[in-house]
Parts: sequence; structure tokens; C-alpha cells
Amino acid sequence: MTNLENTTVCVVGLGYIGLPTAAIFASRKVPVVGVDVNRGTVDTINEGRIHIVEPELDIVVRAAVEQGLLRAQTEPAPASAFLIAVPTPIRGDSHKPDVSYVRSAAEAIAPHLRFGSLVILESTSPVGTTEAVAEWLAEARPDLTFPQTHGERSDIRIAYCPERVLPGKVIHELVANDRLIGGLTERCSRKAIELYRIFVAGECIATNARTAEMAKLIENSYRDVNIAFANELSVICDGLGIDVWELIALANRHPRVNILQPGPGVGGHCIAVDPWFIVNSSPEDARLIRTARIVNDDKPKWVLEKIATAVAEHLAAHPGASAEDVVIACYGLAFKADIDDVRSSPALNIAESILDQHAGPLLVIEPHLDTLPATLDRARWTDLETAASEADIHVLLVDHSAFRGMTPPHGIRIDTRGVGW
Ligand code: SAJ
Repeated sequence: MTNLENTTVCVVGLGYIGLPTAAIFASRKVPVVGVDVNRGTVDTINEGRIHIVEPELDIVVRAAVEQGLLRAQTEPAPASAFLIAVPTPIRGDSHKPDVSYVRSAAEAIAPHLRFGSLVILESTSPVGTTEAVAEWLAEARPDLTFPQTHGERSDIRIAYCPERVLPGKVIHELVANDRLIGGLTERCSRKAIELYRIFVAGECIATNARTAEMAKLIENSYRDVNIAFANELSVICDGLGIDVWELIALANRHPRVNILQPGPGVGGHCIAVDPWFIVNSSPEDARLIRTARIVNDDKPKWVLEKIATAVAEHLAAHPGASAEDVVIACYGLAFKADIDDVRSSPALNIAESILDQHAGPLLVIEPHLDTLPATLDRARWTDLETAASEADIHVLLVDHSAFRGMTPPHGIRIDTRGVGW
């Protein structure tokens, strides 16, 4: 059993993973210092509020701050365990992973390490990053011993423990999901498992750091490849006059077939990013994974071509009309159903391109947002009824429940999500 009395946690990076994790530890009576470089984020959290959108997170954070168990600041503080949950973005056309925030986090916690400290990397990372963290820490603290040189006898324990929670269900999945624990040594894994058992109800399974790093990457790559297969099928079926959603539902009745759903492209911050980490470290060998990324990234362009064809079709049926007269409506902007997150959203990207390319009016409906995103300032923010009655071309981009239940509008319909329009 974990000795709760001596456990204190310092979480570096208070984003979509770090903040919920910090708050959940605090909800189990573990004192937590949360660290973020953004002063605004720190102030918001110390007021018991949150800067991101995630159901139930506000309640857990408010309770933790009110009870004095969660405090945010811009610099790390001494703790028995340090968790690194900072972004690891990909850069430019080369899609190269940038682990500089992980390095900065490691250098910031290094002065606070002492005999017995546990350091855990949670950020999605290229294989080998945990070993790099161990090297950076060792360079900063020559007075301490580390697993890469002293094995099980080291002063400091280091592990990679990826998060696997689904945005929108983070609070539930943080507790319920099984957790992979990749220690640099077996003792490192055991120490990390003791820590996660404080709140994880799922199983904590020990492995090594490289396997845990790769597991995180292949989980999202598996999904990306499967979605790419569905997206490619949707393009093929469109040409062959087959309803791809009916086709997939039928094929999935086979006991060993489980094809995912086509859509307007893959969005969010994980599935469209993580496969590049593998491509980058194994460029010659990761052929299928790279192709899947390209297939999914090309899908918004295909949707835009369908829209251009629909405009031409409308004009052919309305002699005398010009493109400026054709009203297009986009239904949904979020990166997936029933959430309000538009970051890296193919739906938003398609709406922005319509604004650039189409001479006529664009109507936008997004029941999960209060206002139009700034990049769509020339579009008209409207409700379902207005769009359904005023638009000539209806483009369904997100399968929100509100759209699934509605009667399909009149006019030309482009259903990128298979809601049955
Ligand atoms: N999508 C499709 N067709 C599908 C399923 C999804 O087009 O059949 C699209 C969605 O519309 C969205 C994108 O894929 O644009 C990603 O959505 P998602 O629900 O598949 O995944 P995320 O990005 O919200 O969360 C994923 C999850 N990973 C897996 O399911 C393997 C989550 O468990 C991870 O923790 C998260 O990435 C992460 O942080 O890495």
C-alpha cells in the first residue's frame, strides 16, 4: 500500500492531462503543486476555476483548491513524485516531434530531486524520450545516481506512464482505464504503480519505458490507420455508387471485422499527430502509418471538391444564377461529435476554405459554441431552422446528436458523417 502521508506530487504542465491528473490526486488527499509557465492559467486555477473545457473537471478542481490540496505556480516545488505532462508538438512539413518542453520541464524539476524521488513522464513522446529525460536529469544533478548508470540501486526512479483518456470523458477514464507503467528498471515501475494506485481503479501493468512509449503511439496509430481505411473506402464507394455506411455496417457483422467510420478528416490533438512520431523514428519502415496520415489529411480536400461539384450542379439547375447566389450551410465545427473543441478540426478547416473559395454566403451552425470562431468572421452564425430553410447546399461536418435527430433539410446534401441525410 502507498504511504499517503509522505506522498506529495508536483505536476508540470496544467493542460488537458496535467490538470485533471493533479486534481484527481488532490481529490485523494494528496497535496499537489501544479506548475504551468502561463501565469493566466496559474491564476485561474488558484481561483478554483479552469481554463480548458472538460466535463466535471471544474468541480474537482474547485474542491481541490478550496481544500488547500491543489496549488498552482509557475515554478516546480519539492515533492516525492514529479509528473511531466507538457505538450510534445510536431513541427513544420517534416512533422518532426519537438520534445523541448519535456527537456525544460526536466531541467526545472532537477534542482528539487532528492534521494528516493520518482519522476514520471506522461507526455506522448517519441521512443527513447524517457531515457533522454534520465540523461538530462543526471547532467543537472551529478550528486545523485540514476537508473541508467546504477540500475535498481539508483537514488532516483524514472518511468514513462502514458495517459490514454478520451477528451470529454477524462475524469471517468483517468480512474477507470488500465494504466501502462514503463519503468527504466523494475523498481522504477513498482514505485510508479504505487503512486498511480492512489486513484487508478483499472489495472496498472508494468513494462519497460520504450514499450510504454511505443504503446501510446501505436494505440492512436491503430485508430488512424483504421479511420484511413474507412476514409479511403468512402471515396471508392462514392465513385461506385455504394452507401459506404451501409457497407461498413454490413461488413462489421463479420465476427472478426470492425471498421471505423469515415468522416471529413481526422482532427484533435492526438490521432492526427502521434503517428508522425513513429514515421519520424522509422521513416523507411513506417509505410502504412505514413500513408494513413496522408489519406486522412487529404480527406478535407475531397470534401471541398464535393462541395464545388454541388455548387456547379446547383448553378446548372438554376440558369441565370451565379455563385454569389448560392448559399452553403456548414453543420458543425468541432473536431468530433458532442464536444465544443474546434482545435485541429477538419470541420473548421473546411468551413474556412469555403469562405476563401466560395463567392456566396456561408451559414454556420455549431450548437456547442456560443460564438463564431474569429477565422470565420465573414460567415453568418445561425440556427438549424434558418440554415435548413435558407441554404441551397447543406454540408454535414460533425455528427452531433442535434443533427442526427433532425429531418434532413431540402436542397443538395453532403453528409460527411453518415447521419443518414
Ligand atoms: N474519427 C473518425 N472516425 C471514427 C472515429 C474517429 O473520423 O470512426 C475522427 C474523429 O471525428 C476525430 C478524430 O478521429 O476527428 C479523433 O477522435 P477520437 O475520438 O478517435 O480520438 P481523440 O483524439 O478524441 O482521443 C484519442 C483516443 N485514442 C484512442 O481511442 C486510441 C484517446 O484514448 C487518447 O487518450 C487520446 O487520443 C490521446 O490523448 O492520445
